[in-house]
Amino acid sequence: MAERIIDLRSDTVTKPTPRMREAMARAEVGDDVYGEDPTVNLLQEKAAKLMGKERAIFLPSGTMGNQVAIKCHTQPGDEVIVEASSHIFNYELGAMSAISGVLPRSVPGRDGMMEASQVREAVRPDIYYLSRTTLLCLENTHNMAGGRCMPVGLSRELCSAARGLGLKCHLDGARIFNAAAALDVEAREIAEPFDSVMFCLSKGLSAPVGSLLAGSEELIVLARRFRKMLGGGMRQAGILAAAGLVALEDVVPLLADDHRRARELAEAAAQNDRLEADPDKVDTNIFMVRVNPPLDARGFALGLREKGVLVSPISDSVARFVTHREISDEDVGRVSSILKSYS
Ligand code: TLP
Repeated sequence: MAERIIDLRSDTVTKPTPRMREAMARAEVGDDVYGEDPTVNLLQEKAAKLMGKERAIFLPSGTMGNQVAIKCHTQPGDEVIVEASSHIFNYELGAMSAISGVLPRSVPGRDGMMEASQVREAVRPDIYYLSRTTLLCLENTHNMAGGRCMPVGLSRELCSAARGLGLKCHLDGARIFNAAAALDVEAREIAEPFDSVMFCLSKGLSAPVGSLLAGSEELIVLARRFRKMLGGGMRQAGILAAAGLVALEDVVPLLADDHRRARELAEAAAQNDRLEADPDKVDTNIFMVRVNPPLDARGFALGLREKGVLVSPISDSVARFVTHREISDEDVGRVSSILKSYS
């Protein structure tokens, strides 16, 4: 029998668990545009509690969650501070400009993390012919920085620098539960300094669809309007929310295993002279492998594909590896021996 494909391209490839499928089949539903879907309401209440915020709203995707938050916090012509390699800036099709009419002001971080002085410098002074800087967006864990997680102390410092200059703060916490597991804190501690936080159910948590945006009552009332404006008002969405509730219960406790497996894979890659990986920088379930010439990342990904392993080349010389619930210790063993001898 052919060996199974080991898919390390993303944690978004995870499929719903049997318990999710059962919960979806049994879910009590109603019309969520009327606010009448009991399962969506339950998920939203649970999400608000987990994030330590007044209220939360269920949306179809992380991108919509981030963009609805930006629309809530800004006015056209405003500037938004983003980290240079962040998802909001690079992988959301310029949506903040297209939808909210705002300008991103990108600040390069180290391992995806800015310093408070960089935030202060990026805020425009209050002069009538300058655009107003009104929002700071951070990302935790940071995807393109290789799943690094920002310590709670640093996000507090960055948010307090921003708030001191009148900005609001939004967290792209697509993988906030990975950050919480790695930092050994509750997700609400990570969310605490932010006015809004978005997290995803359909990445490492394995639910099929959905993200939540949490914040104040006032913010979520507004977010509900913008979600509808963007076509994200869903009807019997309890079928999806039911899987999300199971994800929070069953899959969050497994994330630390994904992190250990990612580290083991990075250790294997580090043993090959043609590859560079730093296991000490593997905080969570994502890591990058730098490919030394004459190899290049695309060729490396194709070579791995021939051996039944999928990864994502993200530049000429770097490939991204992501572990998740469907990657076992046995898979890690198989990929590790491939990485050690790859030439
Ligand atoms: N990330 C996906 C791709 O879009 C790159 C992935 O495979 O990692 N914030 C962060 C930090 C993300 O990593 C992602 C998706 C999103 C937002 C957007 O979420 P969706 O795909 O639900 O719109």
